[in-house]
Order: sequence, then structure tokens, then C-alpha cells
Amino acid sequence: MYSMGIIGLPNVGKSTLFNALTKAAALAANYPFCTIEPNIGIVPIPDQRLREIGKVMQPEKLTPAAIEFIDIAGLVRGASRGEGLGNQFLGRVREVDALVHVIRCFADDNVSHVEGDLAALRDRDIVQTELLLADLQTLERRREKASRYLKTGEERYKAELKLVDYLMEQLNQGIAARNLELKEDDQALLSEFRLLTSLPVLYCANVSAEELADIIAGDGSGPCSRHYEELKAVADEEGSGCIAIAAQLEAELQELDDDERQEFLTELGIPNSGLDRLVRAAYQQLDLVTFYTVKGPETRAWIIPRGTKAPQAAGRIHSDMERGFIRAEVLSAADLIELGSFARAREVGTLRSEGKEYVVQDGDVMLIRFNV
Ligand SMILES: Nc1nc2c(ncn2[C@@H]2O[C@H](COP(=O)(O)OP(=O)(O)OP(=O)(O)O)[C@@H](O)[C@H]2O)c(=O)[nH]1
Ligand SMILES: [Mg+2]
Repeated sequence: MYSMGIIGLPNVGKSTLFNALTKAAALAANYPFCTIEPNIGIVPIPDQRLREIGKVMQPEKLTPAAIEFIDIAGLVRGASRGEGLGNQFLGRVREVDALVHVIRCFADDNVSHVEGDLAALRDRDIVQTELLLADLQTLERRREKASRYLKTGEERYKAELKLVDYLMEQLNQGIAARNLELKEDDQALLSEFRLLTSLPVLYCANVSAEELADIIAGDGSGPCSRHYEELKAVADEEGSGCIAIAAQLEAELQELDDDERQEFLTELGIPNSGLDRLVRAAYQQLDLVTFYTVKGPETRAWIIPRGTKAPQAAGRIHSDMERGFIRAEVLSAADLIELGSFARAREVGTLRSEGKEYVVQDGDVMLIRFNV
């Protein structure tokens, strides 16, 4: 499952946002909502295309794609050296697909700020620095290992050492691994390192409910707005996503029923809930696509990063399916919906057989063949 770790300084609204997200998911009827642990929540993605595939396939079960959100304790200065719950936190996010970095942009004297005052960019830099430092430690360990193995004369360690040195030099200058242009081979090696700064980031500026509408409309002039604009400029420069949300408001919205919620949003002049915008931003900024499986009683949507090849896409379903991948029979959701059945698609030759190098496209419906 596609997973996102919610990170940020303490007391910035991470858990408030997380609770709103998972509560909304729990309220969305007929989804097998589960909280694996109190801080892990699964949020289904609304999907019109899936509903239409469902009409064709008439499965017993229609399961939307979902994003797993992991809420982690706040990160403080020195976390990479073990301050606060730092190391524990860093371990948890190493396995995620992307980061949601929540940054406080709201003023509230009743909510203390670990750094004393409100400064969105400084806060972003503190967290980014901790991620960089943690990565430098990871790279240092890689370096030691690669140097040791270099004596075996294997080429791969030479290449690894060269990449590690380059990465360390860049990260030491404050450049995140996700912002480096690397050759394909190096890119593959880098993903093995599981660096925190190689994860894509979506910044969530936690603003006040009063200023949210203006900020979304692009003409904010209040105190939160300046912080948001500064953050947005940095996000744009590094190619990351950035949205404004009002976590507290989102939490309050979850206490209302559907009609009341819509009325409240209209009153505030906000087109849709922050949760909708968060999911949409994740899709756009993190460049995600959806594919579908229709085998047996369940028709289901899955999320993958754009550019994922068929075996790795299959691996999202089950690791056995990646290991034993043979080929996939593929057609587009649009074709399936138009033709009305798989059998018909096979008849007219729309169903294609694709191999290990096939790059899965948004909207593909796949029948995956694999050895166990
Ligand atoms: N005024 C205001 N207060 C907020 C907002 N979001 C969160 N808070 C308050 O800030 C405090 C901390 O919120 P949490 O969501 O627990 O913060 P956190 O980032 O999870 O904090 P840690 O788990 O300690 O790292 C709570 O008292 C919230 O009610 C907001 O948008 N506006
Ligand atoms: Mg929290």
C-alpha cells in the first residue's frame, strides 16, 4: 500500500490532521477501515473510474485504492543524534513512500511552539537538517561497508563508493537527495540506500481557518499568509508540493454530518475539504497513477508512482507476485468500460500481453500471471 509519513516539529498539528484524515475515512461507509495501530490510518481514495469498472465486472467486493498515513512524534533539533523520540521516529519513516511535512503557520498563544516563535521556513529547515544528518549517518555506514568489500575487487562497490562520496558532499551542502540528477544506475543504487531526503515531500502549511479561503484563492494578506507564501516559494524551487490546510478546522468538520459540513465549507468560502485537497495534491505533486485488478471476487484499485514497471506494480499486491512475475494481460479502464467484458476485449484484440519491462499506465486494468 502507498504510505505517507506525517513529519514535522512537535505541536504543529500533525496528530490533529491525522485524526481528521482517519476519522473521515472511518465515516466513509463500506470501506474496510482499519487502524493497524493508533498512529497508522488508512484513507480510501474516491474513484469514479473504479465505480464504472465495478458496473462492468459486478464483483462481490469493490475496493478503492488507499493511502496509509503514519503519524509520528514530533522531531526536534538533534533528533538524528537521538534527541527526543528522534531515532524511533526516523526508523518509522524509512519505509514510507513519501513524506507529508506539516509546518505551523497559525498563531495561537495557547499552543506552545518548541522554537518559541512562529517562523515557517526556519522550522522547515530544522526538520530538513535532521533528515540530512540522519542520511549522512546512513551514508557513512554504507561507506565503511563498501570500503571493506572493495578489496574483493567487485565493480559494484567501486560504483557504490563513488556515489556515496558524491551524495555525502551534496548532502553536506544542504541539498536533499531527491533534488539530485543521477544516472539511471545510480538512481537504482540510491533507492537501495533508503535515504530520508530521497523521499518526495508534500508540505502542509497549517494555517488558521480564518485565512484559509483567501490563501486558497491566492490573495491572502493575513499573518499566516506570509509564512505560507515563503514556504510555497521554497517548495516550488525544489519541486515539492505545498498546500494550505487548517488542521483544527478539518478536525471540527468531522464532527458534522455531510450536509452541515458542506454548508460550513460554503460559508467559509472553501471549495472542498482539506482532506480532498491533500489527496489530490499527493496525486499531482507526487506523480501517482492508479491501476486496477479484477481477479476473482474483488475488483480493486492500487496506487503506484508513475513510471513503475509491471513486476514492481504486482509487488504492491503481494511480494510473491513480483518475484514470480511472468507477464500481465492489460487493457485500459476506458476500453473495458466501453467493451463491457474481458472476454469481449480478448475477442477484439484489445487485451495485450505485456512483459517485465512494461511501464504501467494510469487506468490500466491488469491480469497478472505469476509463478508461486
Ligand atoms: N489554533 C490552532 N491550533 C491547532 C491547530 N492544529 C493543531 N492545533 C493545536 O495544537 C496542539 C498540538 O496539536 P497536535 O496535532 O497534537 O500536534 P502534533 O504535531 O501532533 O504534536 P506532537 O505529536 O507532540 O509532535 C493541540 O492543542 C491542537 O489543538 C490549528 O490549525 N490551529
Ligand atoms: Mg502528535
